[in-house]
Order: sequence, then structure tokens, then C-alpha cells
Amino acid sequence: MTAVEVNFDGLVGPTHNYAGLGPGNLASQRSRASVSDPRSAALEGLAKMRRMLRLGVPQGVLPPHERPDTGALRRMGFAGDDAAVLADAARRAPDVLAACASASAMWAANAATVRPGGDGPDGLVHVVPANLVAALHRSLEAGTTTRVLRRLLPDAVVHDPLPPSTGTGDEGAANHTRLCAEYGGPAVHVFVHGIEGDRQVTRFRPRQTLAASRAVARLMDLPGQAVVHVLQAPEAIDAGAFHNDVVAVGDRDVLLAHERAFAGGAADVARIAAAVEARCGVPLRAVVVREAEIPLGDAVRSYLFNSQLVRAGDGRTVLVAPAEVREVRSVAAWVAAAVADPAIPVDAVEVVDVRQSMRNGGGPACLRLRVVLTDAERARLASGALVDEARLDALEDWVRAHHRDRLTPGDLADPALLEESRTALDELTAMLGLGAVYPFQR
Ligand code: SUG
Repeated sequence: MTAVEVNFDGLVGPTHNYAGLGPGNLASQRSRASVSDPRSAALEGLAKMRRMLRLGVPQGVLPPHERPDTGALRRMGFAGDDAAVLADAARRAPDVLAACASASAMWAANAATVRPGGDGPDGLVHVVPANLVAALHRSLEAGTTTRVLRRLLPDAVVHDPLPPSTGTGDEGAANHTRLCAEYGGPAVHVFVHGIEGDRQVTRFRPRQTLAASRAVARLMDLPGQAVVHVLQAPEAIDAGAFHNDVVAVGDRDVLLAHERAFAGGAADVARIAAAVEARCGVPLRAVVVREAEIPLGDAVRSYLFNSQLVRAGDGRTVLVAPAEVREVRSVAAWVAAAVADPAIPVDAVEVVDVRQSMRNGGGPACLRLRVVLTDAERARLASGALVDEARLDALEDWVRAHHRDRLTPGDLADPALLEESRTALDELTAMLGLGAVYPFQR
């Protein structure tokens, strides 16, 4: 069956800010309390989408969530009208307000894990929205994400998120890679987790649990031979790889990973390769980057492995990398050599500037959710879900009309920001043909 991979990017919301909220996320910690620029953040995201479109990769969008989440603030004891809730939270619990104001739904790789229709017996696309229980600000995303995905993909089976508990922490596609010969053919799903049971050996608390990965694979009704579970290397988590997509990326039969990404090292890569060969009938083209070439710290600082590895419309394999790869010497050297090296299956590298997102630990790959769809499935998407150049122009206008170019932590309590945000989202849901998805619209 022919199918293509559609990238759905999270649109950056009007409250994009730096609150140091990401557990184990070094960039987010470093940026804490600095001034953000939501308008540039959103425009950078749209510019990246335009680059993808021009590469011939179908592109969709996911809307931001309603923030600050006054419903969540009320559930945590702040009362009165919206302005009173915001003011009281700012005074008594600024960290809680920051969590409820985060625009973190922009990192769509954490929205869900997706199984293409062809990968299971019922022939339907399956989606498991992530519960994101590792941090308050992200756990607030699950409900709206589930509603949005149900609207967006009316024919898909969109499951409920896994029950929320520390033992079932699920961070979505950031820890999942689907490998195959062709998008529409048989595939192997690689699920990467940071912790098995409750024996934590890392300094930073791992976010994805084996129990969650197993549950997601079960919900997706994947045959045993199509699933490989891999444990993250503890040193990768402690170096800042809070999600596996900070140290590994795959596309079709290509896997690009740092040698210190997986606990089992070469043995894990061999297990993945054996599964791909058996199930997909092709050898895995694995590119394992050695510590001697790129030290783990440089990999995390540059987010090289958080590049999007995509099949361009002309068939080339393109690595869409963050601009920071040029700024870290070992990485810049590797990238320059990679394109010329016939042993590395990357035909071109395109550099994109997503600095506003990067300062919160979100690179190009964090901003997108990959959904493999057939033509028929694509035709059934919500009307405005896919973008073309004209729609991107309209979304840029929308950003310029609604997003501020400067936001400080103190601004999060401004009732005008909440109003601006709601006005923006109301307009956006109409543009995307999503109907009412936010609490303030119901
Ligand atoms: O969960 N940052 C996000 C970044 C997510 C990146 N996604 C992937 N790797 N796929 C996180 O840590 C920071 C928000 C703040 O600090 O204000 C944050 O949540």
C-alpha cells in the first residue's frame, strides 16, 4: 500500500515562555526566567514547516492549547474570576502559574505515539495520546491533545492516554521510532524507555517507563516481531537526553544514533537490525556516531540527533538540522563530512533556525508528530489540518496579529494575555476546521 509520512507540527502559542520546567532538560533549566519572544518562536516554527513543504514533505499543524489553564489553577485551589485566579496564583504559587501557562504543547513529538493503519489487523490508524505525567505543565496537555487528535483524524482509533502514574509515564513519539523499507510496508516499532520498574539509577528521573511502552504497543495491537524495547543509557539521560530523540533519530531503514544512546550499546543496535531485516526484508542502515567523533555533551548541546530525517519529494534523504549544529565544532565537522561520505545515507543537510524552541530543549524533531497516511486517509483529515504556502501565509498573519514579541514571567498573570490567547485560539480553530476544542469555547 502506498503511504506517505505527514509531519504535524505544534504551532507555538501566545504564552511561549521560559520557566525552567523540563525535568532533566538542560536547555530549559538554563533558560529559566529569561525573556521569551512568542512571535519569533511561532514564526520560526512556521518557517520550518515551509522548508519541509518545499522539500516535498506533506505538512500539517496542531493547535496550541488554552493557556494559562485557569481550569487547572481552579483545581489547585485558586478561586474567583479569571483575573483573581491569575493574581492569586502569581502571588502564592508562581511556579504553579508558570506550569499552567506553558506553551509546551508545541512539542508535538510528545503528543502521542502513532501506528499506521497497515501495521495492524484492523487496518486503522491508531493513536495513543501521551499522559506526560513527568511534569505538571506537560500533564495538562493530555486532555486537549486527545480531543484535537480525535477531530483531526476522524477515522483513526484515538485511545485514551494511559492511566496517569509515575509507573506508567508515557512521553509519546519522542521515544518511538518506526523503521521500514517503505512507509506503507511492514515495519518495526522501536520503543525506548528510561526506567524499568522503580529502580532509578540516574540523577535525573527518567520519563518513559517500560510499562508504558509495553501498554502502548499492546493498544496498537502490534505483533511481537514488530516490537523492540530498548533501555536508554543512564549516562545519556544524565547528559540531558530526557527523551531518546535527543540522541537518536530514524527514518525508513536508516537509524542515526549516538553510540551512548542505548544501555546495551552495539547489542541494542544489532537487535533492532535483526528485527528490521526479518520483518521488512532490508538491512538496517545504522549510523552510530562514536564518542570520539562527537562527545555526548556536544550531541546534546547541538541537538544534532533531534534533526528531522525525512524523505524529500525527490527521494533524497534529508537531515533537517537545528542551526546549533554549526556552532559546536565536533558536530559541524561531522555534518560537513556526512554528506560526502557514501557510508552515511544522508543526501543533504538543511539547517533551520528554531532558537526560541531550542532554548526550551525543543529542536526540529520535537516540534513534529509523524503520521503515516494513505491518500484515502489523508483525504479524510479535518479540512484545515494540512498546510500549503497560502495557509502558511495566513498562519503567519495570525501570529503577527496575536503573539507578543516579549514575555516575562510576570506577564503570565496578565489577564489581557489570557484574553489575547483565547481570541487567537478561537480564530485558529475556525481556520483549521477543528470546531470547538477548548474549555472556553464550550
Ligand atoms: O518536555 N520543554 C520540553 C521539551 C520537549 C522536547 N521534546 C522532545 N524531545 N521530543 C520538555 O522538557 C520546557 C518548558 C519550560 O521550561 O518553560 C519544556 O517543557
